[in-house]
Amino acid sequence: MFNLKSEARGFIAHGVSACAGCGMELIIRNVLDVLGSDTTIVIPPGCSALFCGFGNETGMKISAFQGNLENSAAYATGISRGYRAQGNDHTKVVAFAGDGGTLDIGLQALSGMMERGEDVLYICYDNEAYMNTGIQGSSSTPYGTSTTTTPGGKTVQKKDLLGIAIAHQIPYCASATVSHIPDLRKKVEKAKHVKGPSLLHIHCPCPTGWGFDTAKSVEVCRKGVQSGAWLLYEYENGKIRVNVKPKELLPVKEYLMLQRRFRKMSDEQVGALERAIREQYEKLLEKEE
Ligand SMILES: Cc1ncc(C[n+]2csc(CCOP(=O)(O)OP(=O)(O)O)c2C)c(N)n1
Ligand code: SF4
Ligand SMILES: [Mg+2]
Repeated sequence: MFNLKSEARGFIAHGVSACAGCGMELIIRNVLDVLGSDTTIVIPPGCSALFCGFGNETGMKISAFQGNLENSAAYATGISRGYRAQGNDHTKVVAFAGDGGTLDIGLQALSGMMERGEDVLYICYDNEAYMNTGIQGSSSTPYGTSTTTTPGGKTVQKKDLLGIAIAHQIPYCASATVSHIPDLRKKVEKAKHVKGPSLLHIHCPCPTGWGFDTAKSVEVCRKGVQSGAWLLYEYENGKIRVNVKPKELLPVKEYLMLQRRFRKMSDEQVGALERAIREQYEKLLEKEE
């Protein structure tokens, strides 16, 4: 097992104001622990902005910059190009944005960044709604989820971020989750050494918005992987590799029943979600061959 370095050597101070059990803190601490101090990070508004701090205060011990919700990829591009123009070809430039800031309002900037081949690692921590402003639905909110803007349950499926990244044929992209931290760290390490664009899509459990006990973040995400609701795979040099392949997917109900956000789903809706998940998993396995 790995050891997360001590707080004294870590890159985020103690005392951040994330909710108890928030997966985002686990993600960013591990990401920065792997990337190291030669990293500059761009964070847009959203729950993760709390790491950049308020006013003159910050929890970050590396250079960090808070941009706008829509343009993290563009800010990161500018910083990366600035470094390279100064002859600095070593500092890793990272954008760390939520699903709303990535898949909705930030998608155009991200697409441009990937198309132009910018030297940026883009990380989307996906808590599957606009959590910081009161749990509004995003295009990454799963089918059937109750949010404050989809009170009866979302009627369409989640947008496929990795599918979009793969369509841009970038050198490396992968999904990850907090129940599989060694896998997550391996993927950050790979992305660290990519010259050009890379993208990590990380499932981020949110006890406040998903409605589960704060002690269960890792368990919820593990059930997500076992049921296929969150598939772990990577795309590297044009090839897909599925990292975790359950022989039998768990019934998705076992993942859904742990969370209040799915409580209004009918049996028909659960069945429709189950079919969509199984189809996506089979397609992925076919693509791997
Ligand atoms: C252009 C613009 N519109 C709206 C907002 C208000 N706003 C701040 S954070 C946020 C939620 C972002 O959601 P997401 O990116 O998923 O991050 P999360 O809060 O879930 O961590 C919104 C809508 C903003 N800052 N800028
Ligand atoms: S609302 Fe969710 S994502 Fe935001 S800090 Fe709380 S647990 Fe974390
Ligand atoms: Mg979000």
